[in-house]
Amino acid sequence: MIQRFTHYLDLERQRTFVDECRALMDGAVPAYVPTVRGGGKMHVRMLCLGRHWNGLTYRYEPTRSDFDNLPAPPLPQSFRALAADIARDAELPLAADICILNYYDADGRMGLHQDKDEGAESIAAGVPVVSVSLGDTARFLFGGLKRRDPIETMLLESGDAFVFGGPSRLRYHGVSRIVPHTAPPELHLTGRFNLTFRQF
Ligand SMILES: O=C(O)CCC(=O)C(=O)O
Repeated sequence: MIQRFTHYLDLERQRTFVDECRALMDGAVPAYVPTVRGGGKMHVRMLCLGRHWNGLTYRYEPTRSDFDNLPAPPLPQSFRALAADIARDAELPLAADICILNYYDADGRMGLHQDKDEGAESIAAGVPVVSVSLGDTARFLFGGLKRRDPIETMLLESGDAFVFGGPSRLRYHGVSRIVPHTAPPELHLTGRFNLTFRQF
């Protein structure tokens, strides 16, 4: 079950969410560049809301024990509501309690991976991941359930939503590159925010 909604958010709503993302990224619990298990650094700035995803253990936790021990900020009501609206439009159940907010600059990218660190029940039930893109266009890779499966490439533009759940919940995905200077000028944003909503 995959659903893509192009331009799900109009420009005014994109602006509102971009402002919220900016405030959160530079807020009391700021975004950071995670170091992952092998010791490498990710190519995004990340802020986890609701629960913190620890890049060293690949587990969720209440505080950022891999970085500064600060508590994960709560998931704002407006974010929760956006995720619920998109999931409902995709006719999939989701009561999001986590959002991973990533910022990609012109060199930002994310390797192919599965989102499989949420609770076993949520994964087994195929509760979807809902993704929302804001700002510069991303070249998004969407593969299969095995790393070597064929990969489809799509361009996710500002305001687009993408949902994968049910049997597609564990499909590999990633971002190979950002297309600079493609954000709507009204957003005054260089780079890209991506929000992925999940239910633990
Ligand atoms: O930025 C994106 O579109 C994908 C983000 C992602 O794969 C993730 O947060 O797990």
